[in-house]
Amino acid sequence: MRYLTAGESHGPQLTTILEGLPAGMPLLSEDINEELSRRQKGHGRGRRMQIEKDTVEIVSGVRHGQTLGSPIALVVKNNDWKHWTTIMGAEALIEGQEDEIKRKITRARPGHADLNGAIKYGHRDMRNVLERSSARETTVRVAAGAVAKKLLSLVGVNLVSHVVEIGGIKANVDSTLSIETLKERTEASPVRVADPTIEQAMMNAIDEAKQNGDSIGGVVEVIATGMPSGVGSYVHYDRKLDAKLAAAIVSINAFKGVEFGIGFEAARKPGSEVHDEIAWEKEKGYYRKTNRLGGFEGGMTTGMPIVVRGVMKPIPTLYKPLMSVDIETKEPFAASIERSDSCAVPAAAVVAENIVAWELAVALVEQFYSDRFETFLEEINRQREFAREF
Ligand code: EPS
Repeated sequence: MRYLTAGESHGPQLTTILEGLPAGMPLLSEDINEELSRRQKGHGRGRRMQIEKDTVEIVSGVRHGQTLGSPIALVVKNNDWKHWTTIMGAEALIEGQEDEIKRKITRARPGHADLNGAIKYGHRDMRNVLERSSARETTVRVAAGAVAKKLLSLVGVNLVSHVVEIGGIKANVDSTLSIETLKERTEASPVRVADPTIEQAMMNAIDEAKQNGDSIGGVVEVIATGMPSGVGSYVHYDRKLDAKLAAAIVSINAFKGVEFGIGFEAARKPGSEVHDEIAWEKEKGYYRKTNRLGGFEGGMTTGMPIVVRGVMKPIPTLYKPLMSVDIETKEPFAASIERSDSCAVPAAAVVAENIVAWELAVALVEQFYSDRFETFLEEINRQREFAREF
């Protein structure tokens, strides 16, 4: 199962094509729109999110609410496009008007893709880089993830995401909270945090950053329950499911690091306080008494909840810009200012959740493949039974 995306931030639309989903899986545009709207929220988002009302159009691969087995093509239109038609249009420019209508960018933003992308592709106008490297693209990655989330929900895998840190302020979340309570709390929170005692402090930190023309980052956590054990593999480096999740998390715009379970804390503890003891009960089958490894051993799922965190750096577009160099004159200049968000960590939690969903769905489809959704589901349940009795 795979997908590609296409689209520029201020182009006419974002597009994704998904391939490899079994036929006969229920899917409605509402399943996707719910995730798109969750991604648009969060304290710290800029004006662009008031312009966009992201909704999907399913233009292929689904008929009467069911997948067909053919490629699924999804389109999200950019409302802002109407303001950018000449600047971003595919048509050739009118002679003599190039610079007026192009909104050319020649002063790279430190921390963004601008300069490296411009050198790589030979773009003298760095807008050609910015438009595609923008996190606007996460819209359709979430759309793809929403399809995966639907598949997962139908096979008994449940996901939740929450913000655990913003601008150095840490949430203190009771690890025994149920997934349902975690969901309720984060959905009600403007910063998607499950600890109400620090919510206001986080919002203040975002407001302060905004006032200072600055931006702040944070840490998000995704939890997935209900994955069967033994998904992924230890036999080759590129079959390890935790490795695939790590790559997927770091592929999200501005994400710089990833950890599972107790994560980097594992380096500071003895083995007896890191590994999870194994137990067996008739009803549950095998389980771990703790979940410090976050649901993975040997690149495979243990059947315990998958717990993965990602670190997002502050967005590099600053209203009070850092110094850069103008590529036309080579003179020092403050970096270009583009409209941006002062903090997109709450939205990034939703992106991470959907991106994790995609990787988990891919792993299941790969391991229990069937062209028909019904038999795919049967295969997964057979595996669950096998593992319980083993
Ligand atoms: C972004 C800049 C802003 C953000 C955008 C990501 O867009 P604009 O320049 O149009 O205001 O709002 O995020 C989205 C559009 C989105 O959908 O998440 C950037 O430079 O990465």
